[in-house]
Amino acid sequence: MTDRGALGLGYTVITPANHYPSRLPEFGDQPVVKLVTPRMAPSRIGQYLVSLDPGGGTTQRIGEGFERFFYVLEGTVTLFMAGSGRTALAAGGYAYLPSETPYELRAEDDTPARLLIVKRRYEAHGDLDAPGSLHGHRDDESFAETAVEGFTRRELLPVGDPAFDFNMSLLRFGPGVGLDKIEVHDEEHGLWMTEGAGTYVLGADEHEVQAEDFIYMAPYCPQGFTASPAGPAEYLLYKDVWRDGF
Ligand code: UGY
Ligand code: MN
Repeated sequence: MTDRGALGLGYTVITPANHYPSRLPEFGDQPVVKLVTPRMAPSRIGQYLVSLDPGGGTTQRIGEGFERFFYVLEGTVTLFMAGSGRTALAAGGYAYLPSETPYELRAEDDTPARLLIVKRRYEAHGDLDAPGSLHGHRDDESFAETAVEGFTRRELLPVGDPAFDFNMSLLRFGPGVGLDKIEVHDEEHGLWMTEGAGTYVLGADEHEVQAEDFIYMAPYCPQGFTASPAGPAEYLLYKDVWRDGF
């Protein structure tokens, strides 16, 4: 299936068959798929799929005024963060790093790793202190029920804290279950299908999506999802929150 990739009004769909790896200086020759960057206006995020060779990685410092979120898809990545030491992040592990944090990311010596990275400028608000670093694993807490039976969510960042300017959430749907409305909202999304398949309504269009697909949704892009009847579906969703874009 090489024909599912799409650029529509207010959205993109990128499937594995569409990947065309790039490089970024911080990762040397290790391939980086730029799923979205601010070149894809009006995106305010960079979201990248990074493949690390065994023992590969990078030693960096988060740029001044930027923040990053890491989510490990495959393999195990060791993350050294100034102030919090060394953490092994297996698949499903994640970390949030604020501005100017020195860090090192490294795949295990004998196994490659893949991770998703979200990069954006931190948007301070009033006298709220910027958040500190944090890390965890998707299995640290169970998924919470929602008003829709068969639809559960797991929040990876503290959704009630307005110091954070984005959320990362895992949304999980039983077979045939979906969102209960077509949403149209001010926030943008970067979406990675972690499991299963389903139908995504994007603007006036419908797209069949499956694990490993990526969707960018611009602000106000009408959106709706229904999981395939064949099995559960899940996605990892970036959403900017607590700000209004001025
Ligand atoms: O929270 C959300 O905006 C979410 N329900 N959107 C989505 O899944 N496309
Ligand atoms: Mn939404």
